Amino acid sequence: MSDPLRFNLFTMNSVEHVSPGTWTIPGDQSHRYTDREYWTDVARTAERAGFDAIFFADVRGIYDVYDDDRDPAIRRAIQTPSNAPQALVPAMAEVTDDIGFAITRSTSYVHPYQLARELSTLDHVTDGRIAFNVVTSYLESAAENLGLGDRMDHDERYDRADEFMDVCYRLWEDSWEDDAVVRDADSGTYTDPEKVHAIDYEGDYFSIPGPHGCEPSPQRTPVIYQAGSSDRGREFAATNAEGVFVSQPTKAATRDYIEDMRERVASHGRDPDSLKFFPGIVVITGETDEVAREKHETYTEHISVEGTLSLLSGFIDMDLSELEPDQVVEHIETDAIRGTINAFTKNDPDREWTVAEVAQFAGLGTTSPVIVGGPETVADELESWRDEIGVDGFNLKEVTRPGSLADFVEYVVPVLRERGLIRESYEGETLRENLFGRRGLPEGHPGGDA
Ligand SMILES: Cc1cc2nc3c(=O)[nH]c(=O)nc-3n(C[C@@H](O)[C@H](O)[C@H](O)COP(=O)(O)O)c2cc1C
Repeated sequence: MSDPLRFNLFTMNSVEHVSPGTWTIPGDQSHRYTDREYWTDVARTAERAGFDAIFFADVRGIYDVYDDDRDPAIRRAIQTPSNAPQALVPAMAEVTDDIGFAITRSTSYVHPYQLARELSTLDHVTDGRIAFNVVTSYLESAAENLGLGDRMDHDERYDRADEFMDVCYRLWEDSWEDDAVVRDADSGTYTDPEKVHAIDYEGDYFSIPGPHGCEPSPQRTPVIYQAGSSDRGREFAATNAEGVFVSQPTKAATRDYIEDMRERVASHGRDPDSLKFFPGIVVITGETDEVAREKHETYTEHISVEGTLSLLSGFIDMDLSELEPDQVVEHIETDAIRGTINAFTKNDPDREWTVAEVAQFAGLGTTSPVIVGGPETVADELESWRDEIGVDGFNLKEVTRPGSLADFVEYVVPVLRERGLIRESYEGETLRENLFGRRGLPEGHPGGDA
């Protein structure tokens, strides 16, 4: 039997994440994002189902591109208000044993010495269950709020990210030897200073002598995820990522992306199979196909067009309020998320998208496909993604909270389990062991060679 599929719950410590307006669906509990018990229940449910991780998105800044105004995003709770995801991790780790926590952090707006410490600490307190989703950010308002003036150019953000990761790898992998901590009470030596090394990093963006302030955590380097899909973003992922969060609207586009990425990974001297692919996907399910279709209809009625356009305008840094609903969205070389604009303008040459169509499609999960159906229908479709295009698993995007997760676990997971498509138990101790069956970074990875 081949490997089971991997599942992450893709969520955000906020009201609305990627399905604007759905907090208004009766019974939805998105407003409970400030409630610790909401999150501990989510972690328990996802672990019972055998998920690999709770995957937290995170942004800095406010969505103020649409209509040149932040009010629509504030009114519709578009990723604001939101709290910091990393603060939830200890509470969720306390009530679970195996599930991982993928934390999005931006290399543009934090310092690597600080971030390396934060993630080492989380990896310690979770016994090695942390992943770092590396993003470079896209909202101009974030740069302004952090006192940086203008947002850095798209490709330069990735240049800084390359250096940022080099620094982190050196701190995590090279600075402390495995046996540096001796805890010898007789001599009063806690740590052997001979085994703790400076990194003496001098780059264009960072000058950091080191050493790392933390002793090695179970994974040393957390599992590295990445989601950028521009040309430059793909190069960055091919170098650094162990898992990529694919955001393409169709199977065909996902297949092209996977083929391209495997070639890039190989060209960086890595085994193409060492990178795992997780498309974002929305699943709307229930007891039967009919029930699922009815749910889809209800959810669709709750989509906020203003909220969706406000979110997308921020993603692509283009004010979609300036276009009429039936106008086609034309390609621009955006300095924000190129992957998002490409999804609607480039990935399928035979398809044009009007503003109204984009708003309708993106209202449930932005650029990801939506699967609607009863348990067997959904399981068939998920299996076909693996068999036809070789995905390793999925980042499950939410429409209702916690309903999307609860429905998936109640209806789809039992069928996946019958088919051997989802794990029965966690085999390893750390997130990396559970995902990849190995303790350390893959061969050819720059962290391993640091
Ligand atoms: C599926 C997906 C999820 C993303 N999640 C986040 C996020 O949570 N926070 C963030 O700042 N950027 C996020 N990004 C943006 C970036 O990962 C990326 O660093 C950047 O904006 C440039 O993307 P590009 O390479 O596609 O142009 C996401 C992008 C995609 C495609």
